[in-house]
Amino acid sequence: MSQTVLLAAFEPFNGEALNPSWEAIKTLQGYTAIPGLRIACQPLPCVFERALQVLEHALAALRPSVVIVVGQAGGRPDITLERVAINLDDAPMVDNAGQQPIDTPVIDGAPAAYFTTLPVKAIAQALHENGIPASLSYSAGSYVCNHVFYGLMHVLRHRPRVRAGFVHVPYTPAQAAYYPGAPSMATTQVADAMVITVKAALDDLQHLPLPTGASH
Ligand code: PCA
Repeated sequence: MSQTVLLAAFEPFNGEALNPSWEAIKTLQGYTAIPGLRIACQPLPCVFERALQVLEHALAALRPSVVIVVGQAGGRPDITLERVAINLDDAPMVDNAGQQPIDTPVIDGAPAAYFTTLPVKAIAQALHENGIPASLSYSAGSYVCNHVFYGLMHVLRHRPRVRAGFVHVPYTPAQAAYYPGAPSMATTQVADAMVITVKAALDDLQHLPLPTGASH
């Protein structure tokens, strides 16, 4: 039986010409190299409520068994697999609709946080085995990415068999050229990383008990 993986990624924001997440994900549209698997790619606006609405619409239309949202984390040197989504919007800058929520919940009355349901340790291990730098992250921030990550995990809270989570990716080399010393990753490598992430998510449904947590 064929299954669907939904990969969603963001449009540019904060004056950037591109977003490395969508640059990589759009290359995977129509990817057929994994038998029995359809990859659907969805662009998301960098707008608080609207991004979540677009994602929820795609979830209802596609009924995916795995959902991975991808966003830019400029300044991070590697692929970061987000572990925790928090119920907080605290925007350091306006979104693409000019909104800047400060200290408000993503969803009123909902839990403080949700954990990813992706096997992030197995994914990090698979990325390392393929020579791609990756690590776990314990904060997706408090801007649009965390908002969408939290909203996704809230929508799926009663559907534990749908595995879902969030991956942040570094600047492209072209973006990093504007920020002396900033780390970057080529779009082809980010796309490879996402294919490996999808395969690992499908292969290994358990969180491996690897001692790769953080002390600070
Ligand atoms: N990164 C931002 C929002 C969109 C994106 O790609 C973030 O980390 O919140």
